[in-house]
This record gives sequence, structure tokens and C-alpha cells, in this order.
Amino acid sequence: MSENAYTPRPEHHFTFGLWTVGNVGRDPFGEPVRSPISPVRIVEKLAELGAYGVNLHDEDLVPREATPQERDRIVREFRDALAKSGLKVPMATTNLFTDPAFRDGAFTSNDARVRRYALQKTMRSMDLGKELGAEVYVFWGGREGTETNAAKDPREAMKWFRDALDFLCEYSIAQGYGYRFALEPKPNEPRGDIYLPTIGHALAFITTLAHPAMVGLNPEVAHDTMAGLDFAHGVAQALDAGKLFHIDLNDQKPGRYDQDFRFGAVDPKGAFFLVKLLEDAKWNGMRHFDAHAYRTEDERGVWDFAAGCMRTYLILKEKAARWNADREIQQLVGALRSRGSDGRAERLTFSKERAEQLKSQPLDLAAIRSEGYAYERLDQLTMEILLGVR
Ligand code: DIG
Ligand code: MN
Ligand code: MN
Repeated sequence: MSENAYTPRPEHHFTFGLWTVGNVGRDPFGEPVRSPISPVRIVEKLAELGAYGVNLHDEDLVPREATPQERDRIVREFRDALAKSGLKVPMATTNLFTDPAFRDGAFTSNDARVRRYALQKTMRSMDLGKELGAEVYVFWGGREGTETNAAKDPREAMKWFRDALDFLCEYSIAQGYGYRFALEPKPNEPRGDIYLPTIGHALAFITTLAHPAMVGLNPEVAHDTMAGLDFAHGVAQALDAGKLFHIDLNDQKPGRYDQDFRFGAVDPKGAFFLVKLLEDAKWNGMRHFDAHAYRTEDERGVWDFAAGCMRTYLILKEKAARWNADREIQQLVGALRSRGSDGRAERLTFSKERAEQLKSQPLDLAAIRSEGYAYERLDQLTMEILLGVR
């Protein structure tokens, strides 16, 4: 395959948050190791690297204490940089987790003033996102949770969460913003336990909202991995429900804090099956890398990180095409697809006749019980493609 296949281009829809390549390497046990990179320079560098877009929390661009005049200047300069580079802003979101006011949550705080502040901050941030052209609005409830359930009745928290999202859906409708809202599940960190911890919890919660069609998901590799789940299974369920509105790509060692590593850096096999799923599904959404460089890195390392995320995605995309074209693999897959079928369409649609026929159908259980599925061979062939020997 030519090197060109691994060169990121805007049509690949790779995006990064300002906070990702702008991460200064602070952690709970250490001060920043890198100087901040200006949003304008981030736009220039991401465009150089072949990205499609850049995303932001409100205060990644406009500091909380900025005056209206400073806000307008900052936004103008940012928009000029976007226009010059061609970079888009597909997604925006609100920082509802840094301000100490959010220490008991934002939408689900026990303090009604905080719940009002969270709505105010989110509406202003939605305004900013729309000014920049954002179409997806992400809600990551990083502070929505507890360390002790003595704090609040979890049913009350769900009601507050729903009231906030219903209110903001109405705001988007009233403003004509046309946003698609994307909930981002995470099981814990920074709260001891975060509400809506998995894709399944979020999908169920969406069904209780006043405008469920407006609300989907922004699942993240690291967050499902932290919960001990197979991320591709969760993404497949979101796709099946028509709710994969956005996705956060990174990597993560199970049983660790949220590491937000470079895409594919830990589990290339898991990353392969995710890329294969997205490409086989012809999903056209943003491939957003919600990740950051190791704390050990300087600014040069930051751009190595960003380039690595996109390059790994494209290498795995080529491996998926190779898997789909591999003769022996497709023979094995073909046999599995037709296994046990009697030639008729295997979608089990009910009819009384079908039920009676099924109840009386003779089944060769001895044969069924004795035949293996050749998954060892199929997985070995997969590994050989990933290891570059096939
Ligand atoms: C963390 O995984 C969260 C925040 O960085 C942001 O609000 C969201 C959008 O990608 N992901
Ligand atoms: Mn994360
Ligand atoms: Mn994320």
C-alpha cells in the first residue's frame, strides 16, 4: 500500500479538541510540563497535519472572566484562523467541570443556583458553538455523580439531568440552532461514580427525554474500557439505534485512571475492530481524538501524538480493507454466514404457521453439538494481517 494511504486528509474527518493538543501535561501529582499553545497556532498546526476540524469547550477559547469585548476579539481571531486554514468546528461542548462551583455537579447539583449557572453557561456556550458552525453538541457529565449516596436520591438526580437536557433541547429549537446533542458516558473520574456511566445507561435515559430524536451519543474508547466493556459492542449498539452522533477515539489500559492515550497505542486489535466497524458501516461522522500526548512530551511530541492518532487510524482502515478482501478469511466468513441455513431468509419473522413449523422441525442436535466454528483459524488470520505478515 502506498504511503499516501496513510496520509491524513480533510475527507477522513479527523478532528481534535483544543484541549487535546493543548493539554499542558498537568496531572493530579504534577504541575504543567508544557506551555499553553494558542488556539490560532493549534488551528494552523492541525490543518498542516491534515485534520478536518477542531472542537472546543467554551473556556478553551474564551476565558470565563473575559469581557464581552475580549470575547468578540478572541472569537474573531479564531474565526480568521479557521477561514485561512479551512479547518471546521464540527462539535462544541461546555466545561461544566473545572469551576469549583461545579464540585457537586452541574445539572445534578443539590444547589439550585448551580443548576441555573450550568444552564446559563451551556446556553452561552451553545451560542458560541453555533457562531463557529458546530452541528453536534456534546454533554460529558464529568461532575454529575457522587462519592456518597447520602448526598442525593439518584432518582432526583436523573430528574434534574432530564430537566436540563429538555430545557436545552427547547433552547436549541427556539434559537433555530438545529443541534444534535451527544451524551458522553463515563463510569467514574473525577467523581467517585458518574451518572449515565455506560452507553447502555445513556441509551435508556434518552428514551425518557422530551425530544429523544435530538439526542444521541458520543462514546469514548477509554471510558468503556474503564468500565471493563468491549467498546466495539457498545458502538455497534449505538449504530443499531441510530444514535452514534459523534465518537471520542483514544486508548486505555483496563483498570487505570482515564489515560486518554494516542489512538491504538495500547490495544491495536481492539482499535482494528472499531475501525472495521465504522468503515464497514460507512459511518460518516467525525473521528474525534479525545486524547493527549504523554506528560513526558514537549510540543514536538504533541504533534507526533496528533499525527500518530490519524496515521494509526488510516493504517487500521487499510488492514480492514485487507481483511475484507482476504480470500481465506472471506471463505470462513461465508461459511459462518450460511451455517445451518436451509437457503431461506434467516430473519425470524413470526407467523402462526412459522411457529408451528419451527416447533415440529427435526434438528440434528448431534451434528450441531459436534461442529466447531474455526474461530481459532479466523482470529489467527486476523492477527497475521495486523502483524503485517498477510
Ligand atoms: C472527556 O472525555 C470529555 C471532555 O473532554 C469533553 O467534554 C468531551 C468531549 O469530547 N470528552
Ligand atoms: Mn476520557
Ligand atoms: Mn471524551
